[in-house]
Amino acid sequence: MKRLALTVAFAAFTALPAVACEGIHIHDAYARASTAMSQSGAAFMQIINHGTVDRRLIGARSDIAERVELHTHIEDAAGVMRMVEVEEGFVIPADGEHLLARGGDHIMFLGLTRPMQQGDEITVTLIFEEGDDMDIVIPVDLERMPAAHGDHSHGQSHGHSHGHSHDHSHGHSHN
Ligand SMILES: [Cu+2]
Repeated sequence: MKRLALTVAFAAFTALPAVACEGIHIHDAYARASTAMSQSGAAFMQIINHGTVDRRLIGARSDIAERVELHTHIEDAAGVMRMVEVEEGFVIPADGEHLLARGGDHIMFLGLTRPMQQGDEITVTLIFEEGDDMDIVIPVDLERMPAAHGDHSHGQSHGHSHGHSHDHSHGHSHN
């Protein structure tokens, strides 16, 4: 009987999707659109990799939009900032982080299926190259101001290195 119980416990343990989002944590995520009439919106967050291998975010899905793309801003020849799709995705280095922020890398929602309203929550699935997906629920925050330049990346990584509370969104594997 004892052996049977152990076997069952082991099976239950290995069935957990523990390997799937291992080490990836999302901090401080929010989504916004310019206005309630906007046809597109974006999401920003700090993606932290507590694991020992680099991870790559290669896409995202959400029912909030017809298309979801990974974008960044580049300055074109005329000196104008433009958004472009980043086909290769974003690397989150082992024991490091990647910041999705206003004016930089972001998740772009194109063709909103409903207006983004203050206080709404949207579900976004992050797709990692390693084949595991991670669902996160993020608030729509139309009032948040862009972080002050210079303040921002320093403040965020500093804050994080001094204790990371576990109250942020955790992912759930689909499998
Ligand atoms: Cu964009």
